[in-house]
Amino acid sequence: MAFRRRSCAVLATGAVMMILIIMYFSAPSPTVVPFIPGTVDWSQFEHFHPADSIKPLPTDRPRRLPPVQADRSLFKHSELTEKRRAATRDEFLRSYNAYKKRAWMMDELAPLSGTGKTTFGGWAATLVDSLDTLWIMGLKKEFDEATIAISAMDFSVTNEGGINVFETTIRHLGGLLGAYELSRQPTLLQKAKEVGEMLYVAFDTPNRLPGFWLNFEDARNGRQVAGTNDPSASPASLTLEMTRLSQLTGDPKFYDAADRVIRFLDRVQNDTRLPGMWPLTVNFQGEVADGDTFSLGALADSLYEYLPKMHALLGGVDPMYERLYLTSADVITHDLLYRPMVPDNADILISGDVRVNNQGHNLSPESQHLTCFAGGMFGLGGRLTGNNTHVEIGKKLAQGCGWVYKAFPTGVMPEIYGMIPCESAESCEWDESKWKPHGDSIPKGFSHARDPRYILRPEAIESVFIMYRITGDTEWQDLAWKMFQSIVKVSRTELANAAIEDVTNSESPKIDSMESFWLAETLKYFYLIFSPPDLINLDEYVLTTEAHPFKRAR
Ligand code: DMJ
Repeated sequence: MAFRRRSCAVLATGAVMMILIIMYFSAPSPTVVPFIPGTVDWSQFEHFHPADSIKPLPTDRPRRLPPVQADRSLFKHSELTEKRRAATRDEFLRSYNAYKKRAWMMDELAPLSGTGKTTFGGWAATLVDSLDTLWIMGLKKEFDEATIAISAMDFSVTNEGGINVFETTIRHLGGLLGAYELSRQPTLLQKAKEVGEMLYVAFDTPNRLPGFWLNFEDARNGRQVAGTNDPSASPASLTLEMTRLSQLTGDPKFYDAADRVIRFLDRVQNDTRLPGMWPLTVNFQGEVADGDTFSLGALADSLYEYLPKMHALLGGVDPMYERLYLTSADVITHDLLYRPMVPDNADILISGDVRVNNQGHNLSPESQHLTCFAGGMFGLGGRLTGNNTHVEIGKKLAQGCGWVYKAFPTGVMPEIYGMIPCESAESCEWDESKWKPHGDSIPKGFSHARDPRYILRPEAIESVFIMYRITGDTEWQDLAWKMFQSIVKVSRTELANAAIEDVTNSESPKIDSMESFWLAETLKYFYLIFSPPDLINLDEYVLTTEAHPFKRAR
């Protein structure tokens, strides 16, 4: 084995927990939760392909970027808003308490059968992912209890042969860092460092670009290679978490590792089959991006999302992120976004896919719930770069997602659906003869709902929240409230909330699944949109793709 075990004795987790709880609750407040190191010290792993040099973190003084949030005076906090906020917190607590009772320390709660699931290495994904939501919602007792449990977690023990690098980064590393940002509990940063050191092992490949999986056996034997057909978002969405880890620990190697992926994307941005964007999957091993499909949905989404967010995190000192964002945003606007033909002639935008062939490129007007993050991306990117056209595009995208929610009988958007693009974005009259739905239950304006599930995803409320903070306009809160009520109505189970099979059916059967993003993201955004604008102010924080707040350089 290329890494050494720690010399400290491995105590039984139960006994450790008990001692910690006694120490914690008998000590005067504020208390520092003791850190229990994992059994493997990943920082001692000897890389087979060490980096020849480590790029230091930028030291330039952060630029004064334009404000993201609307003027403070535009926000009013009414009794109605407070009631709505309380409702989102209650919904969170139901699910959280059910997780606590039925699936404590497991990755997920199965909300119908009331059992636990192992989906992300067995490292309490739901608990780690929801830690900063507990803090934001003022659930201090729950936060403290969770922090004690997490500080005794051993991230080197798993029954899995490997872990998903992207998911572990956004859920575990992001979750720990976000909770540390808010609470300043040192043990959370120490745990984040342990996870970061483990993830850093994934970069031990001949070209220092990581694979999709960190396979422990391959790592031990120096057999790791980057993927030849990996989702572009996977290695490209590690920058925020790795950079923040470097900033907080002072060790630049994490930043250097993630930055190499973006430098590669920078080199090829204008040579792809849709110059300015990157294909859904990329050959990271050969450093070739010649795929023919382009989308803001699954496989590619957070690659784009992280460009303006890195610009914010670094305080604008690396011009690459702004350039990558602006260049890709132009192509997205021109080639992927379309105005759909809808019965009320609403002036909204939807994000489709593009396929390129020898004849040129074609828009496929199929969209996904996942693409709804784009409203927030254009809003945030537009504000940070002083580009009001982007903000207006963001508004129409967020309104488009809201429109789709309202159009289905459940009041909730399907996972995948199709619409009919208008011939002109300027004027577009509803023409019923052009509407040819596949299936009886498809609402007017849609061609299909190819995947009719709703799996408790956050992207629509995420964009609605960002638009609210950018404008201060209560119409976004009203839209959010309708979305919240519809989601709760269809997803609530005796214990918690569950994904549903079919948004076209108001009596839809439920699915025994509640992914960690329900507590980490969806309910956090619902809570925040009904909170005063200083709670996670977007001029102080940037939210990761899993909604974990990181302090911006200012
Ligand atoms: C989250 O885990 C993240 O937002 C990720 O980037 C993609 N989607 C899920 C939630 O839908």
